Amino acid sequence: MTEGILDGKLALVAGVANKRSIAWAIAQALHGAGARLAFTYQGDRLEDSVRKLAETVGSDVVVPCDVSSDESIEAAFDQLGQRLGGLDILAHSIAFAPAESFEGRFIDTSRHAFVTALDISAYSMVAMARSAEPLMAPRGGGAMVTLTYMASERAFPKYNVMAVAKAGLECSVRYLAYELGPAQIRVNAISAGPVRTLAAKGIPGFDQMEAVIEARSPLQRNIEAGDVGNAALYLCSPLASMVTGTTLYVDSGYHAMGM
Ligand code: NAD
Ligand code: 0WE
Repeated sequence: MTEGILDGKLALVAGVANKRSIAWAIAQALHGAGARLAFTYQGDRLEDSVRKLAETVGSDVVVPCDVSSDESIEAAFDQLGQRLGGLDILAHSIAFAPAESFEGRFIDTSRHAFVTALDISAYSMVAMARSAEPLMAPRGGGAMVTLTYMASERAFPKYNVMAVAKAGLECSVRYLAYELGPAQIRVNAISAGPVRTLAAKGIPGFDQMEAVIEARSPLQRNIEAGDVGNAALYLCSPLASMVTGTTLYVDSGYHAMGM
């Protein structure tokens, strides 16, 4: 259906940790549509697994990028510029808050946890967009997509400071869309329902969240990473040519409910 829709396009996927990562589902969807892929990974610990996954989608452009460091981001995009010669698509699928953030009360959030969550989960999108812009603009535009969660809009138990980071990320998407629009670069977010990934595994009560989706969402089924990958493919393809600055829900319709 979407075969070849991204032929000749260059896509960077940031945030693959393992085969369950939402970033990996996005990579597979973009690859299936014909894009040439590049990857960034967080640290040495992840290099081997990301390289192996990248190989299966025909990519050997795999560069380190720890988004807590300006130098690391700049070095990564330098390398990507040299190896790819440009960029059409950026998929940002990165978040982090210190583990204790999800345990205690939100009111007890430390300055350190607050700064870290916003830095890694929201600022990193702004920094990567800034580095990607000069690679995209000369190609006549591009598309950027990031991942968010509806706890940014309403209070969800235990998501705590990550929710504040996601609110900042969603707002950043609107400002990036505004500023990059003249260069024909579109910027959007996907608000995904709970997906069983590494980042979700350690969360106590994840089973109950899945049960709530099954019981109360319009589609009465849980979300899989592949559903999010397909939505990212849409947003990064010409099918979404006039869509920018928005949040697309891939959540079984849960956001539409009041009770
Ligand atoms: P994941 O653990 O597979 O991916 C998170 C990624 O963030 C990892 O690859 C990790 O290496 C990367 N990362 C963390 N700190 C980093 C740093 N300093 N530098 C570079 N990379 C760093 O989990 P996931 O569920 O695929 O998460 C991807 C995105 O999806 C996140 O933004 C998350 O908030 C969002 N999301 C997840 C769900 C869910 O239920 N799983 C729902 C909605 C949104
Ligand atoms: O965005 C997320 C989780 C992102 C995340 C996960 C971790 C676990 C390990 C960020 N930082 C960390 N830090 C760690 O040390 N999701 C949308 C998944 C998620 O997390 C929750 C959820 C859901 C859903 C936390 C509490 C309640 C619900």
